[in-house]
Amino acid sequence: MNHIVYLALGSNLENRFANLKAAVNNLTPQLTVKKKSSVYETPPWGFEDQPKFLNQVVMAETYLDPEALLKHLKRLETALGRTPSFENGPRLIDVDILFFDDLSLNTPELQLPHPRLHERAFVLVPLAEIAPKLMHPKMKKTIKELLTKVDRKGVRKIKRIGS
Ligand code: PH2
Ligand code: MG
Ligand code: MG
Repeated sequence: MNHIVYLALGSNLENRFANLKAAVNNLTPQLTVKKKSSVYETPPWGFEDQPKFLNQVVMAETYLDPEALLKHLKRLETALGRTPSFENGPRLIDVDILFFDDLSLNTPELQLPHPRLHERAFVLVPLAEIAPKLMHPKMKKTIKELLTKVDRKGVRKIKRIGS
């Protein structure tokens, strides 16, 4: 378990809470979850005519390399019942890699850090809850600083840590 990763989870179809929970519980044994944010209900971003999302961020340790981690997460999404949708469209479960250590990566399959995380309150609000002082390795700003620049209207905490 030699890498630290931050993952963003989202769901806006069927039992959204159960979908997040199933995803977090099935990250093992390849990942060990160390921190979990609360679950937030968030207005759909990018394509508005769809149900509200539940979003959560977790910090985990893993021995996988980025490509193997991406494959693991895609396989998990499919196993939980995700079917193809369109860009920013509705999805049963989405698990995105936000940060992989301090790595910057730019391949067609995977960009790290996640290229749009700093624009998205549905990522920054839960991320700031578990890692406010984390430094974005490319933007050289903390998550707390990035959070001041986004519109967090409609982002609502629905489940507290540990409950
Ligand atoms: N995911 C998207 C597009 N829009 N909006 C919210 N609120 N939450 C998401 O997880 C989300 C989104 C693409 O992955
Ligand atoms: Mg996504
Ligand atoms: Mg995704």
